[in-house]
Amino acid sequence: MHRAGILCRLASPSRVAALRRASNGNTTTTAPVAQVRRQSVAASVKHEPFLNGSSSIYIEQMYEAWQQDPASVHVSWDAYFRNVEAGAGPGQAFQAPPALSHAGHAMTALPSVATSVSSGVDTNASVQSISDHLKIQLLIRSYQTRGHNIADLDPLGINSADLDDTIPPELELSFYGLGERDLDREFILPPTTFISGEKRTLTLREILQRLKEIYCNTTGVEYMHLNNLEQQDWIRRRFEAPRVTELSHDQKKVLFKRLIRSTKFEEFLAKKWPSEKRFGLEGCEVLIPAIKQVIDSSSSLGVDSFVIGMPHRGRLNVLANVCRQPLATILSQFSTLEPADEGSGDVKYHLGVCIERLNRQSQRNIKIAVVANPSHLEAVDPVVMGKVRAEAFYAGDAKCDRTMAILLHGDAAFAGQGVVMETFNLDDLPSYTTHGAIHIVVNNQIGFTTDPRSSRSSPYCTDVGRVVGCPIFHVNVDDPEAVMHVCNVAADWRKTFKKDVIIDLVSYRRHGHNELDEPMFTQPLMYQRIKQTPTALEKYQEKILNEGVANEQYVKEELTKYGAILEDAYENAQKVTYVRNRDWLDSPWDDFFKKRDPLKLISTGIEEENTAQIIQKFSTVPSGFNLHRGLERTLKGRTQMLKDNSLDWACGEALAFGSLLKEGIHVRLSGQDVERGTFSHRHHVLHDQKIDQKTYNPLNDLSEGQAEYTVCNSSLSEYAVLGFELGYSMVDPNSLVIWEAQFGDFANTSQCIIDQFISSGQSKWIRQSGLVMLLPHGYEGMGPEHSSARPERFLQMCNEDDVIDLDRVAFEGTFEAQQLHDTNWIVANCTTPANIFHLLRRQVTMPFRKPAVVMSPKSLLRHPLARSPLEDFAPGSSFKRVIPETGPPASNPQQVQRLVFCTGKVYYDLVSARKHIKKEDDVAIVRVEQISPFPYDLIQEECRKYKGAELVWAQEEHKNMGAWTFVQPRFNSLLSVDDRVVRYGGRLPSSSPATGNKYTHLQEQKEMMSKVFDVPKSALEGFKA
Ligand SMILES: Cc1ncc(C[n+]2csc(CCOP(=O)(O)OP(=O)(O)O)c2C)c(N)n1
Ligand SMILES: [Mg+2]
Repeated sequence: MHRAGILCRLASPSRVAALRRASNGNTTTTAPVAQVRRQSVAASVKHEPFLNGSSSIYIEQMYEAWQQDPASVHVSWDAYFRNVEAGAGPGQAFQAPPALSHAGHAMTALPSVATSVSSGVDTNASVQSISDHLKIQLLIRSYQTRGHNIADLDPLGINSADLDDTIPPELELSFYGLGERDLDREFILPPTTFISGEKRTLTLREILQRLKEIYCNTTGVEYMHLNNLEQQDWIRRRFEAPRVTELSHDQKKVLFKRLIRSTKFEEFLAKKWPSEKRFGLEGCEVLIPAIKQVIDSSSSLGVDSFVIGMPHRGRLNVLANVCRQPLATILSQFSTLEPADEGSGDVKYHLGVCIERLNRQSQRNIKIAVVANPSHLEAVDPVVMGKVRAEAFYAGDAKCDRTMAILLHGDAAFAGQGVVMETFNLDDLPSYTTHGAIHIVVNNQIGFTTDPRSSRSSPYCTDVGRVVGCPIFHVNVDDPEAVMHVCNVAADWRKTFKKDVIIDLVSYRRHGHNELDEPMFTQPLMYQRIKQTPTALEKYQEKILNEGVANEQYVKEELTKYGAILEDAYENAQKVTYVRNRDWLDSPWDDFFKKRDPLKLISTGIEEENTAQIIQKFSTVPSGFNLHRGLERTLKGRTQMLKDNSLDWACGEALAFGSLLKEGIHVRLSGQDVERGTFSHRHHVLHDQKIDQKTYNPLNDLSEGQAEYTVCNSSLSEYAVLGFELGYSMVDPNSLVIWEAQFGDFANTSQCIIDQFISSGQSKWIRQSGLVMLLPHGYEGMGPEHSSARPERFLQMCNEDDVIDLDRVAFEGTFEAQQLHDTNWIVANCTTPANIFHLLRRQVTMPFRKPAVVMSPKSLLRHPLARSPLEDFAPGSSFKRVIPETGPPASNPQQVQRLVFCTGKVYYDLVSARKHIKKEDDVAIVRVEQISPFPYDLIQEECRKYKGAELVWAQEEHKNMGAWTFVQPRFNSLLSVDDRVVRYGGRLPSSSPATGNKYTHLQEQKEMMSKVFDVPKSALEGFKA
């Protein structure tokens, strides 16, 4: 709720009056409610002789508690608040508390409220009592706020987890003028603590002892930054209540067994493969019991699908002991085996899995997926979030009650990588929220060779979570029971508040960055200490033996049992003769592939009535909807285009989405300002001009039973949002997921998602995705940063060979499908509304999934020639990889002097220039709409049609950019048999993508045309593209 709303709710009329009087004694004040609330009790407090302004927050909290239940506060405060509400001014409201003995002061009995107002202020003794009471509150609050700063978090006992060795003064008794002499005095506790359990008073000694036990032991609880009293109280209850962290004997045994698995798994790998990198978990073995506890608890609370994103550290252990990927399959990854299926594969500590099994603790079936990830730390975070969101969407799990993300982080990466913040920032956005993830940081207090003091400027590595109001639990891994407690609280927190939470496992790294690294080079003292430090398992074993939870016999049996499991698996792994990349899929789509003919492409056209109905809907709003005047014209224009049989880009796009939605295909379009469209062409969400928040989305109102259309303006992030949409696209192949960049070049801030996931994901992890990237591109004089989507980069990353062997390749039949099947992605630059319509629909009708990178238009959105007739959308029609010349040169190809190939918007500039120089009969212009896979077959057809023509590749991009370097070798490979070559016509090479000077831009355009058409620049006088 909006903050002002909350203020109004809290401030009842009587309260407002009381607060006003309390603040200045003036009943006629007209200050707004919010202002009154702010000044209110705090201001009143300022005027009291015994208090000061900084106490205001306590008084306000107490006041709120008192309003709910007057008995919940100390009687002196009860009297005080009664008096304030009864009209007492500052200095008059305070009354002495009843006979609570304070250091020898005999207290006078509390007079009734009525008499107190008239009889005025009481004695010095009473003032002292209130003052002491307040000091205790401050002390308790200080521990709640800063106790974690001095908690015993480092298992090595060397560092402070917050990089600060000082003790905050407010945690010392002397700060409050208290000392030894006060330790046995009894104090009533404020309502903002639960340390006393059922009791209402404790001695100062007991209070301190409890606070230290709770806040300064092996758990540091950071939660006072949460701007929500209910949430603060919720956490207080779960840490402050006496004995709340204790485990039963059975729970301790489960924990012990899990520690055995985690520890012995790493030991086993180290023994069998001493010279292999595995990024072991040693030093933070408790991670495995921790994840399992989070899963157990969350599963009992209703979650049945967990999506895990994690880096290298401990990954094999997670796959083995959390996911229960068969051990033999994991161990076989250590052998040098031939792959049995497609894909180039990836190293073993990057692979994903998806496993379904029974959770023994909750007795419920659960699914656990670990998402495959690249080496690039934290890049997988948004991908996981998108996958969770999509899973929940398809399962109808609107609040993610059954689906949840667990994200694992390293301390250095968590603090250092910006995508962490970008991903957190998606947390509460309506179309992106996953209703809370549980983050677990393997905080081994080092990043490769770098100390925390050199790798972050914030006290904790987890401080980024404070931005979104995450509670943060720092815990010393040498206290595995404390770890289990915070895991339970984290699961419960997520279930209750549907918000993120962070568990910071303060640990160490027993070996070097990997097992072959020497850590003594750079951290000699730390590693001397580590060598002397027993494992958490050894320590815990001793503890449960001492406590009598288990005996020697039990310990021995459990150790032997797991040892035998490992040895068995090792033997079985020797029998494995090949690796199957398929075993490591995080999002299997088995059903999808079974039903498809792998090389069949179908028509993507739709019936004319369907087109008409969608455009009709796209042009109207329900009656009573107050549409913007300008948009009335736009919508009318759409109806008119239908009548004129000439549809524009917005219609083409809407027809693709609308027709798919009606076929039951979910469409999601996400990116900055996509609802309206950066260039205002789209208007998919219409806003009522008179009623706040009332919107209408015509494409969600097409027909009964249609699929849902999600169009959502994203946060201003490319990295996280593109990653999110990629994750979203991984869940259901029968969907169209699109990310649109504001301008194409902004995609470079998400380069990691493009390079590491989209272009190479299928090859590394045999994972397919039909994600579409719309990247506005085109040279329109807008300057270096808004002109180029850098098509050259996407083209350079295509896996297609730039040489074609014409003796071996047949162009008929399945050539087009085979090319699409083999490519890592499609790069296209469409020039007509019908072609973008078909391209988008083809993404879903293809028998496999490929990402599509589309150079999308800007000015073309409204270009009068960039229109398509209805028949271009009709049944039988489909995507045109190449659009041939249809004008006069096509009917007289022998006469044509020059055949110009181009791609994208420059086509319209070329047409205009050709007209200007009156070469409409002599020059044919062909559009290459799909640049990759390169349409060898159709290009050959065009070249052979215009036998005598000079061949030119025309582009508006500079020579070292655009498609030239991609198309040139391909053309030449095709043309060599006919003894022809292709010539370049375009801008010279440049370091900057485009000029920022409009004049220079126009000059460059002319120069380009003069080269393409081989005419002097003077022939282009007056030409404007
Ligand atoms: C984006 C990125 N930059 C750099 C690296 C190289 N690198 C691999 S691990 C590592 C240290 C990571 O430290 P931390 O996050 O604390 O994890 P730890 O290895 O300590 O578990 C670095 C710098 C990387 N993998 N990804
Ligand atoms: Mg680290």
